[in-house]
Amino acid sequence: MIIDGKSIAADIRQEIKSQVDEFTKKTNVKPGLAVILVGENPASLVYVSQKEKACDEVGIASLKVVLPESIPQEELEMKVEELNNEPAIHGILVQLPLPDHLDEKKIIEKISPEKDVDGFHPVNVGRLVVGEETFVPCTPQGVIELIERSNIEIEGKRAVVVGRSNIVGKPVALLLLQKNATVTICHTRTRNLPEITNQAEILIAAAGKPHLIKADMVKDGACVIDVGINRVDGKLVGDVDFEEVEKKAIVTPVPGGVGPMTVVMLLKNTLQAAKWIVEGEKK
Ligand code: BQF
Repeated sequence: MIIDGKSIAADIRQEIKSQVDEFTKKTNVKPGLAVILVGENPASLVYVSQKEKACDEVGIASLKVVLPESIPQEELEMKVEELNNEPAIHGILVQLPLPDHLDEKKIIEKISPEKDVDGFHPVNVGRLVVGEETFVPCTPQGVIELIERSNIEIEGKRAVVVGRSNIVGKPVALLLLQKNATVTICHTRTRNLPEITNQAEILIAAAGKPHLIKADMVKDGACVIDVGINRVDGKLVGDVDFEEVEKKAIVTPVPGGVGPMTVVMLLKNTLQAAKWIVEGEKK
C-alpha cells in the first residue's frame, strides 16, 4: 500500500489557504515569509522556487533574498537582523546548505526565535524537547501529519527511527515520543539494524542512504515513512527499497511522499508566526 503524500499535502494546502484568508480578512495582514538563498546550489534553487510557488498558492507573501556565494559572514548576519526588524516579514528561513566559509550555526542563532519557521534555532529546539508550543521543524512535522492523516495510530506503537540528524531523526523521534510511541533511534553505529527495524510498527527511514531499508528489514503490515532524498544516476530515490517493501508494508514514495509535506508545513509555520506576532497568543 502507498501513502500519497502529494495528495495529502494538496488537501492541507487548501486548509491553510482558507486559514490565511480568514486571518488576512480579520487582521488586514498578509503573512510574509523571507527566504534567504546564498549562492546557486542547484537543489537549493529548486527547493526555494517550490517554496515561493506554494506561498503564492495560499496567499502568503514571499520575499526571496538572493545573496552572492562570496558574501561575508557579517553581511549575512546583518541581512538576517534586518529581516528580524521588518514588520511585514513574519517568517525567516535560510536555505541550507550554506557555502563552506559560512558558519551555519551562528547564522541560525541570529534569526529571531519568533520568526524561525524552520524551527532550527536552539531556543525552539529546546521548546520542542520540553514539549512547549514552538515551531516544529517542517520535515518531522510532515512525517507525523502523513501518519495521522493515513489513520494510523501512533500511541502505544513501536516506532524505530533510522537516522539521528538534528533536522529529521532527532526531532521526529521526539514528536513520536510526545505522541506516546515507544521510540528507538538507530544510526551508523547501531549493531544488528535489521533485528531492530523488524520490530517497528512505524519505521522512519532518515539515514540518507539509498535503498538501505530492504523488505527483510520490515515487519509485515508496518507503516514505513521514507524521508530519504538521494540522487542516484540523476534519479531521486529514497532510503527504502520501495518496489520490494511496498508489497508487505504501507509505504511513502519518493518523490511524492514526505517532500511535498515538508513544503506545506512551512506554510503552516509561517501562518502560525504571523498569528503569534500579530495576535500575540503565545507568551
Ligand atoms: C517530492 C531538502 C535536503 C537538504 C535540504 C517535494 C521537496 C522535495 C521533494 C522540497 C528539502 C527536501 C527541502 C519533493 C525542501 C524537501 O515530491 O518528493 C518537495 O522542496 N523539500 C529543502 O528546502 O532543503 C533540503 C532536502
